[in-house]
Amino acid sequence: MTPEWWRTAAIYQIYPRSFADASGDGVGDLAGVTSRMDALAELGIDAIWLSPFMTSPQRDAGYDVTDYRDVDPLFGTLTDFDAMLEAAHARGIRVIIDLVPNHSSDQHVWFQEALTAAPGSRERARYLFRDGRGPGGHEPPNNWQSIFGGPAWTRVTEADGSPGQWYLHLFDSSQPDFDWTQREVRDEFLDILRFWLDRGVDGFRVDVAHGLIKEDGLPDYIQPEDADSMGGEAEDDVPYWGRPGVHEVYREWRALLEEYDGDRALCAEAWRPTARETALWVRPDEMHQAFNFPYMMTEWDAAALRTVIAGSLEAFPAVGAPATWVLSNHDVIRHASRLALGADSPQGHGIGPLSPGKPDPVVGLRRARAATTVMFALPGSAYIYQGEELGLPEAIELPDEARQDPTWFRTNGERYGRDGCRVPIPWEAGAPAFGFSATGASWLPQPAEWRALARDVQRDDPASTLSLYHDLLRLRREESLASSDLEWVDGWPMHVLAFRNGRVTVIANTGSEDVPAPEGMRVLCASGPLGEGVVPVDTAAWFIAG
Ligand code: TEU
Repeated sequence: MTPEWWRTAAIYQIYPRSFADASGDGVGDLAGVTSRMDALAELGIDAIWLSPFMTSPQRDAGYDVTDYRDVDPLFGTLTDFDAMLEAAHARGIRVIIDLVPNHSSDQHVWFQEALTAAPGSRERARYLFRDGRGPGGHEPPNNWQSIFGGPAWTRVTEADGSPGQWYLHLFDSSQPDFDWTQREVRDEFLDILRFWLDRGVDGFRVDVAHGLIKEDGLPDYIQPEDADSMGGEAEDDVPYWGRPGVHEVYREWRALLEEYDGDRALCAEAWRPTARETALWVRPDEMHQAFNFPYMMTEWDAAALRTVIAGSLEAFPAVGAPATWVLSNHDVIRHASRLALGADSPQGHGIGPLSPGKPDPVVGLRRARAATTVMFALPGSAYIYQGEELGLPEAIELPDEARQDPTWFRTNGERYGRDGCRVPIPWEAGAPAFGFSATGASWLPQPAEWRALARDVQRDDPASTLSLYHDLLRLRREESLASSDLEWVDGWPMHVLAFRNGRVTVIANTGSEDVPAPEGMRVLCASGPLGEGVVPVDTAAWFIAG
């Protein structure tokens, strides 16, 4: 395998509960992942990243961990994990696992100990317990809000039955935040990293990497408008994101990784508004990569895409790392739906019943295929979310009683949350649960129309989205697109994105009129049928000379 594999890798995100279910209980598992490893090898990816499978009460689909050194029985055992890792490595596929360091589950033994311990104790110091404000401490210690909606503080009852301190949870109340200024917390995570590195994992996707350290004294968050009127701070000065101290933590992690052979990699999940701010997590002595969320959140518009691509190609290489690219994951509306939504629709954490308009599935899929055709031509590493290779749309019409995302509950149904991008994968059109599970069980119902999107149907169809992914990934490798330099091609109308990478010229039409194809070139690959000498609306194509 090539050194520094992560620089050019195509990395496929597996959401274990929805990928493949070997046990037949309707929830995907690690043995299911192993059983589908050949399909992953055939797709032509370099690595997989698995969303959490560690022991958890599953209040936030495993992003609430009770035991960081074991597999939740829902997903199997450590033996199943080892078998999965071996099956991946045997096919030359690297394995990255998800680590959730910002918070644990409230069922974690440390938090349970903290609940019964006294204020000021060592047990409480591992988390962020504070006295409330106002008479009797009835008000939360500050004004921070949970990302999932509602306040970020919950009050506990002390051992003597009296109303007690409050603890911080930036996410659900079942996800208490650790205090990362504590040496004990840091040592515990170094040990957890060692545990998985010794087992042979190739790296970690670090959840909420911009969190962990909070501003000293936990001050109120002053909204940007107020900050401005007070002549205050930079727009994005949030007291719980991106505090300088967090970089010390990752320097310790990187030093640990360097003790291991091979190149193990760290990828930051740090939601920042620009590539430049995202790249703050990437350093030769910190993380190797960070997800390019500014790219993911860019609408289907040539000028906007050019700006974000150019910004990314400047920001990441400046810190010695390749840019990364991503269009979907388990937290956002699938791009086959999202790209057909208006710019003012909510993008992250799911649209809601009150959202303006429904995405047009035909437009959405055309744009998704075109956007992917652009993405795989970009230098750097690309992330793929399971099911996008089948062109799966967001499942918006789920029955309310099936929904499980905490966002749905915490916003009282104002936002659907993220279940719509987490529906189990259709593998075989004719099988129960479309082959997701032998028993036909599925923790979220699969839309009936997904029969036509099943992998076996698409595999035999050269015009399918799956075949497009196969072609793009193969040509990306053959043309070394991930490791060469991009050059903009000028002279095209505003609504056309045009660039050259090596021998390949990419033309993407985001406008409302067809554009002529470049002269004297032949088509290598296209996201959809091209007209006679034209690149139609919502289509992208790769051309080479001759
Ligand atoms: O998501 C992190 C997340 O939701 C935030 O980064 C947020 O979107 C952003 O800060 C808004 O500004 C991760 C996981 O991917 C997600 O599934 C979990 O629910 C969450 O962490 C909690 O662990």
